Order: sequence, then structure tokens, then C-alpha cells
Amino acid sequence: MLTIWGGASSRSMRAHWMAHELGLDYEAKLIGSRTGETQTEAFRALNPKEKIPVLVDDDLVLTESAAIVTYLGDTYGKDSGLVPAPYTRERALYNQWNSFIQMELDAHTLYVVRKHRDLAGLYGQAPAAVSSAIEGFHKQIAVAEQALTDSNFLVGDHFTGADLMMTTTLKWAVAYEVDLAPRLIQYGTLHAARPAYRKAGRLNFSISAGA
Ligand SMILES: N[C@@H](CCC(=O)N[C@@H](CS)C(=O)NCC(=O)O)C(=O)O
Repeated sequence: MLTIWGGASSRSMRAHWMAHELGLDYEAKLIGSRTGETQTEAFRALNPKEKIPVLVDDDLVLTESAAIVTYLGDTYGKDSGLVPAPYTRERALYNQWNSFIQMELDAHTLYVVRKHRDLAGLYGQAPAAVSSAIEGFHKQIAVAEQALTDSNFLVGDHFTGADLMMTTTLKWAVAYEVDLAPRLIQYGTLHAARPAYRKAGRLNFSISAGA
């Protein structure tokens, strides 16, 4: 039995979206960030980082949204094309995009805006860090825009987990009122029209994050 813990965030959306792409039967434990639910003894036993999402697959406990997306594709979607086969150039490019998204578009930039602007009450105000994070996001996302000039896909000729990761990140940027180039809006809109995105979104965002 598969379980995905977490809801109401772009990171938990990644896990739910991939599970829906694969048509997996799983239990959704929709706990929200900053609700105290990531600090319970039961949840801390799964993830002492106190963060969502978490995937539990039998005796495997996996954290980190990109790792979850890739694991689900590798394990339950070998023929789906959602995650390129290991030991291929496509897999190397897939890994490159996912590392880039996690570090350059998420942790170093959007998450800094989140912490020091939207959650300044918790993490402290840091206007200079916020403006340099937004500037950094624009610089880095321009690379993705360039790569998507003639293609709707980051890797190869079809939708993969890298497009899933990128789309959730672009939606997050829009929610933060970070301006995006029209090409990126178009790309995000295209992939967000996938039925699995819509179904996962209804589930993931059926709860609210804490204040
Ligand atoms: N690098 C991690 C980041 C996970 C993360 O920071 N999750 C936030 C929500 S988006 C969280 O769980 N915060 C805990 C809390 O605020 O209670 C991933 O991509 O999964």
C-alpha cells in the first residue's frame, strides 16, 4: 500500500500529480505545513525533517518531492515514459533539470521569498534577500524559457517528471506574483491541462496550509 503525506503545497502537489499520472491507488494523508501536523510524534517518526511530502511504500519511507516523483516513475511507470530510463542521456538531462529546479528555482529563490516575505512573521523580514531571490529567479528561469523556445518539453519529445516539477514551480511563482514570460505561462498552462494535474490539484488543495 502506498501513502502520500502532505497537502496544500506545491511540493506535495508534485507527489500527488505523479501518482495520478500513473493511476496509482494510494492513501492520501493530507496534512498541511505550519499546522503542527508535521510535528506530531507519528509524523516525526517518518520524517524527522518535519516536512512534507513523504511517500511510504511498504517499508520504504521517501522524502524530497523530486526523489518521490522519480521513484514513482521508475517503480510503477517503467513503460510510461514519465521518467527516462536509467543510464541514458535522457536520464542525465532529466536529473539536470530536476536538480536545477530544486536548487535554483525552489530552494535558493522562491523558498527565500516564501520565508522572508510571506512567512516573515516566522522567519524574519529580509527585504534585500527577497529582492535578490526574485532577481535570481528571473535570471535562472530565463534558461528554461530559452530551452523551451521550440519545444513543450524539457527532455525529449514528451512530458516527463521534469515538466511536472517545472510546472508546479511556475504555478508557485505565479501565486507569488513573480512575473513570468508569456512562453512560460503558455508552457505551464499546457501541462496543467493534463487530467492528472487537475485531479491531483483538487485533492492536494482541498486542505489549507497553516497561517
Ligand atoms: N526539499 C523539500 C522541501 C520540503 C518542504 O520544505 N516542505 C514544506 C512545505 S512546502 C514543509 O513541509 N514545511 C513544514 C512545516 O512548515 O510544517 C521537498 O522538495 O520535498
